[in-house]
Amino acid sequence: MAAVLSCFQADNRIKLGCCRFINGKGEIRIFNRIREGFSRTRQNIINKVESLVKSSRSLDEEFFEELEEILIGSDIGVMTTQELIRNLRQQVKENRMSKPEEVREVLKNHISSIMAEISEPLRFAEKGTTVFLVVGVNGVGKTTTIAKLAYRFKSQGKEVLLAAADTFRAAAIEQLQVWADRVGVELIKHHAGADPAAVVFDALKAAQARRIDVLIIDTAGRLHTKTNLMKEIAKVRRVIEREIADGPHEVLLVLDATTGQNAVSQARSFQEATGISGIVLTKLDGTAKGGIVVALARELKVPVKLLGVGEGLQDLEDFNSQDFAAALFTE
Ligand SMILES: Nc1nc2c(ncn2[C@@H]2O[C@H](COP(=O)(O)OP(=O)(O)O)[C@@H](O)[C@H]2O)c(=O)[nH]1
Ligand SMILES: [Mg+2]
Repeated sequence: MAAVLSCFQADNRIKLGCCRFINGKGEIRIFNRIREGFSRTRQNIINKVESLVKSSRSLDEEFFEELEEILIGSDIGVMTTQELIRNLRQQVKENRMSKPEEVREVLKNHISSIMAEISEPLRFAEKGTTVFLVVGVNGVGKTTTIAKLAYRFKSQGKEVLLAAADTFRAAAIEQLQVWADRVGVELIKHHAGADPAAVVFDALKAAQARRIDVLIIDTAGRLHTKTNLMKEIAKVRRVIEREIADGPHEVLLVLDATTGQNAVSQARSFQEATGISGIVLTKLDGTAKGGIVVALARELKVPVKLLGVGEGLQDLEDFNSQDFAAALFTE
């Protein structure tokens, strides 16, 4: 117990006092951080489902209609909501369910299974430098996420290098420099307006020469046209592929959870134009629309890998689908 207490004292980012041990070595999993990140979404879904359950006496048409409204309101997506309701109706029939309370468990299990299909951890190089390319439209949290990742990897004792391939605005390069200084990692940068592919080429050479473990590349989110932006990212990707045999190890698309269904259409555009291997969903701390995680999983089949739950360096969580479903439906 003393060890648990001291770990809480040592790590002041843990705001809630619940943890569980996974293995005998005392590895602690902070389930509540995920619950906290999804707290608004949870309140939105769970409170509404609870009050629906309490006010309904049977699983009638009205019940299903109201449930459908709640799920759509949390941004789970129309397609996914319809699938959930269809499955629920079927289970109600097959298992002769009549109590609204039983519904919560069915929803939780179904959401878990949708998420489990596409849950994957970050991919690293087997040897040599791991390269992460970070893409997404302006303001979603790319630069902040890169700082958080750099902080995480540096804390794990890895050598980290950043590359400022968002050369569109001078302020973007400066912003990344501020984060690099704060975290204590090097940044490869050129002047504003330089060719992003040239910055990336230099960064790759530097990473190899300096035996860097993880190189993280920031990209622009806005150019004169969407076509230009996509072309630019595709070119950067080609440079990485040419220089690093199995790179990029991740193309992470950053999406702002507060934009709701808009996130799904952004993901589609990037997936078509540049290909993406994982999603980072940011600003979950500020939205009740976290159901978007389910919509992304179901409609795009691209795994959500990380969650942004605040503006600080430690506010980044690995996404775990089972924890997500549990966090959403556990009191
Ligand atoms: N609340 C909250 N704010 C975030 C999160 N991630 C980024 N931000 C904020 O979103 C704004 C835009 O972030 P930035 O990294 O510059 O976005 P970029 O244009 O995609 O590089 C900044 O004010 C960040 O502090 C998050 O997970 N939660
Ligand atoms: Mg940026």
